[in-house]
Amino acid sequence: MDKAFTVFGAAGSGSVSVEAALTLLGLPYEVIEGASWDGGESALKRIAAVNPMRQVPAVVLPGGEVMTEAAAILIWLADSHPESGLSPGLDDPRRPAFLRWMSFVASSIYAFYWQRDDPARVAPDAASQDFLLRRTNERIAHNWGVMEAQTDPARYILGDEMTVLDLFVTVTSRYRPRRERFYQVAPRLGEVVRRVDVDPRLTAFWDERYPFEEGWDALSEV
Ligand SMILES: N[C@@H](CCC(=O)N[C@@H](CS)C(=O)NCC(=O)O)C(=O)O
Repeated sequence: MDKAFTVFGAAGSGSVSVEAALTLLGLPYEVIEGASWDGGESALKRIAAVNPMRQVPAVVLPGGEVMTEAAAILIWLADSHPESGLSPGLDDPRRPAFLRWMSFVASSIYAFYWQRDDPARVAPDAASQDFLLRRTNERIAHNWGVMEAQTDPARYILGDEMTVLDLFVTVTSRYRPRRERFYQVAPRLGEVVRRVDVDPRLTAFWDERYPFEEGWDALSEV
């Protein structure tokens, strides 16, 4: 059996897209569960030992190298298994769009959650924290709308084959302002993520790592 990947992750977090990719690829992995916000000091110490940013996902590759940054991990995993079709190859005409939108989701959407998860990091009082949450919510919705307008999804974002971009967008679009808003600003991308939500290869996985609990998709103003 191949040597396993070790994923420092947390249910409902950005590690879930990486875990979903490992699941689709059928690669062996173990999850060290716990993030800074819910695992207490011990989780924080464990993560800090592999990722000085103290964030998940952090992945220890079978060879011992550490990778952080969800988009980079997803691209590397998919590129390492070209037979999976989970990323367009270097010569594939979809490659530029693939890299463009992987970077866009990381930098123009996912990056907001460092401030949003603890607004006191950047805003000193309740009023400015509330402003920050509302403003970044709007910016995230706006940016999803930009992606919607600049892509031409078929069954999946780049065509009829699923790539890790679909996994990344499916997970990230579950964060606030949550899916109801996402469907409003990005209806065609909305159809794609609904398709990934019900992909039978991932049913048990979603149940375990990011269950569709009551109200999971309800719009949030902040
Ligand atoms: N730049 C990182 C961001 C990762 C990230 O924001 N992780 C969140 C969980 S979804 C986290 O660990 N937050 C805890 C913190 O920042 O203290 C990436 O793209 O993977």
